[in-house]
Amino acid sequence: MKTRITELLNIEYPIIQGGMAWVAEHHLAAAVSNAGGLGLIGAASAPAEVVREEIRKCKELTDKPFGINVMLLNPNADEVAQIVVEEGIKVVTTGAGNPAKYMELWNKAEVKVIPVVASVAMAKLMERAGAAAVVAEGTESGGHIGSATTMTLVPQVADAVSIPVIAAGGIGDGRGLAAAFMLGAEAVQMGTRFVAAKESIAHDNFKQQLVKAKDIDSTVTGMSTGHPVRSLRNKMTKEYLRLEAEGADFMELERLTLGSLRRAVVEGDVVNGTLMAGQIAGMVKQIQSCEEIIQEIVAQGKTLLKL
Ligand code: TUI
Repeated sequence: MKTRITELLNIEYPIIQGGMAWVAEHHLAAAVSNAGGLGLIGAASAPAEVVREEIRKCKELTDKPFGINVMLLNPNADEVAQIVVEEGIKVVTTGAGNPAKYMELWNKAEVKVIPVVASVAMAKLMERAGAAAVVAEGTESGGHIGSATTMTLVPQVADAVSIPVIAAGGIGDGRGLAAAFMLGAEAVQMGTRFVAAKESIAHDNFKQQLVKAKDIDSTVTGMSTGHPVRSLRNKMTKEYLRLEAEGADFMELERLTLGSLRRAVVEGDVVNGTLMAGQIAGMVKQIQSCEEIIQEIVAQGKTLLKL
């Protein structure tokens, strides 16, 4: 399964772990990298020094390449961008915005920049700005999402840019991997399946909700705020959607969700927490190690692709 992405990132399998806030810390990133994929530490809204510590701990657990996801709504993003360079990280993915202002810094330091995009326009802009590849993320994904589906976005992005494309959103097994390749992708990024991994620090209550989830158990909140977020349906999403329908203002909605992802991931509050997850939650059947997840997906993908 050699592609331009496995070559670019120096990894064995074309599987990248999403940079999920609170979940994508050093244990998970190291486990994915040790299993032959690319693990990522999600900087999310963490202070920059916490990110530095995470990087150092990850280096103790793996000598394989791993990357950092910089969430661009993070008020500490400038400092995180600098720490990536100082710590010698060679791959960065970005989310929830345009990373143009960091491109020069990162490219000078030979950091490969892989922005996550939700449109063809943003993919083209990123290629011109010096991105090494793009992740085309469909609306099936968990967390903050765009509106195009993976099935429609990936081939349109693949046609529009010359740099390699990584597909994300709705990919949870080897069929998804094979389908992504058929659409023109050269790797996949997966989040939800890794939230439920043995090495993931997500609370067991969260993992069990994923195992229990069915096909239509995710919902999207925040359409009215311009920051739509997909998560598993629960009391929190019901309350949020009720307030949104009543025309609640942004601050009221913010108050409701403040700290809610941490409540879900760290405290295991599956009632009042935000269980960010993609539409493949219904395909999560058991808790497996990252090695088992990757081996299963690669074996199934190879058979389907007749490799
Ligand atoms: O970033 C993600 N997923 C995320 S970030 C996150 S933290 C958060 N929580 C609540 C509200 C907002 C953020 C949870 N999940 N995925 C990558 C992604 N990036 N999806 C869509 C985009 C995106 C959106 C707009 C990329 C670029 C973009 O550009 C807008 C512009 O023109 O600046």
